Amino acid sequence: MNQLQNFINGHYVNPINNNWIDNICPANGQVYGKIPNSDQNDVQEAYTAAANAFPIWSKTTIEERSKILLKISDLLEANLDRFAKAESLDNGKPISLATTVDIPRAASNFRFFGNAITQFASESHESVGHNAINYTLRQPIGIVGCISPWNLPLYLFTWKIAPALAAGNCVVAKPSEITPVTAYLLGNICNEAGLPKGVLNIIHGLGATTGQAIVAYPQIKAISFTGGTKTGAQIAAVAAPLFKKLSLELGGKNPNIIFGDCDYDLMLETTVRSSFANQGQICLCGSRIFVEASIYDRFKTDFIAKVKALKIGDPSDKNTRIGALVSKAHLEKVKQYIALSKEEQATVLCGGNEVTVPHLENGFYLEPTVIEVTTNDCRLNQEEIFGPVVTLMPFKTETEALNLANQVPYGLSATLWTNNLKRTMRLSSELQTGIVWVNTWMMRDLRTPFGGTKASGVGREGGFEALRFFTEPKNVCIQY
Ligand code: TXE
Repeated sequence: MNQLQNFINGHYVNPINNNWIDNICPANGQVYGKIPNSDQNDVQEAYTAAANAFPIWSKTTIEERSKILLKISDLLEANLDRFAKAESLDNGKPISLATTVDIPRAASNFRFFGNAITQFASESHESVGHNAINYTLRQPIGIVGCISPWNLPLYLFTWKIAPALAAGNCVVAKPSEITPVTAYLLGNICNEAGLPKGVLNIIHGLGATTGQAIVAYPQIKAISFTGGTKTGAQIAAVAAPLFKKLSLELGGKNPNIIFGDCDYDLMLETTVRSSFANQGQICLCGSRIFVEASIYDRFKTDFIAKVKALKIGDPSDKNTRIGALVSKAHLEKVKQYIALSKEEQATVLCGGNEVTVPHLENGFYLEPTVIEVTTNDCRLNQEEIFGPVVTLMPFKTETEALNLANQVPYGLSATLWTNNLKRTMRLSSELQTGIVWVNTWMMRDLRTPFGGTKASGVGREGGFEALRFFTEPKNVCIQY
């Protein structure tokens, strides 16, 4: 059995209270490890280590910081198979996805921010007529907290840590207690890359205890969080009176709007992916599919045929396309939504049932599910399900499609399938989301601002936005 430890001041240590939580393998439902159930005393240790490291790390040259981050990236790539296997086992995601997306992206996060920091600059303003010049210093904040979820474990963990470190901060970070393993493994990689002790501290435990202790720690001056919208609200309530800087990346209920003039085959392939990649457990998945009435029946038939052909099974099998959901509790939550179909006059067109995988009978498997809804104004279309479930609904006009897309509490991303340029321009401007993909999905350029509007969050990550978040601007005004 794997017994994970906290990574504090460059060393792996047990939690002070010697409390442990089970780590469960989603593929077979078995306990296969223990993780620390850390409390505020461990957070205190992590903070102290970070605070001791800060004076040196914040003054380390950009070149040196960059070199260390690039080295971490190289080492992650060199350990791709080991990390991908660990991620797939811990999360239930297909090994093919962990190998081609999760771990390569974690490596890219370090490479990207290792390079970005060498190009990061600040403004100066000449006050003409006053013989004065203002310039802006962008200084590291100090000790920052990074809290990440279970759906893309190392990918999102490093998406926060890499810019925080690049900007010269020291970090107290907590991965999700449901998927802690790759974050645990990262400690050794950081040591090997020469990251000074205490610059990054990784502690494990429950959100309500460990996570809460990080958010409430008065000297941790910024919190970058990705997770559920309710949790985001709780974090904001604790952090705001302490005047912390906050970046919140929360849930989504993203529209996928399909017009009759699109490139049909590309749209169909991509829509299968945008619906069910990672068992639908990506905040960017297009979970509400709106299809122009002229192609609705054709799409329905073709889409269902493709969805039924998706191979569900053992995440460690490289041919598996749909692995296990992350936990029993999450599986039950998703099933409750499917059960809502009856009350909401919706029709399950395919899927909806649990799946028993041979030799993995207690795993958390669910068929990819397509539900036809009769209104956008139902819980199935308004609440984040975050599983392998999408809804279908036809529309007649562009205005109707836009209204359906926007009438939802969330505002993370939208996907648009059309070859009409004017329509693309109109809708891209009117959609109330932080991201609009046109004729593609989840094509990521790490320089772009990433994040949502409405209940999908506050602030933007990515590119220089992340470096701005993790620095404190200071205006210096000199008269001469
Ligand atoms: O995530 P939580 P949960 C959505 C999805 C899912 C729902 C709940 O709809 O069904 O959220 O998922 C830590 N103070 N998303 O409950 O709780 C927690 O330990 C500080 C969308 O599993 O938000 C973990 O490290 N930290 C999402 C992290 O927050 C706290 C991805 C996320 O867990 C805390 C995941 C607290 N009070 C779920 N409570 C996305 N946007 O991609 C929890 N945590």
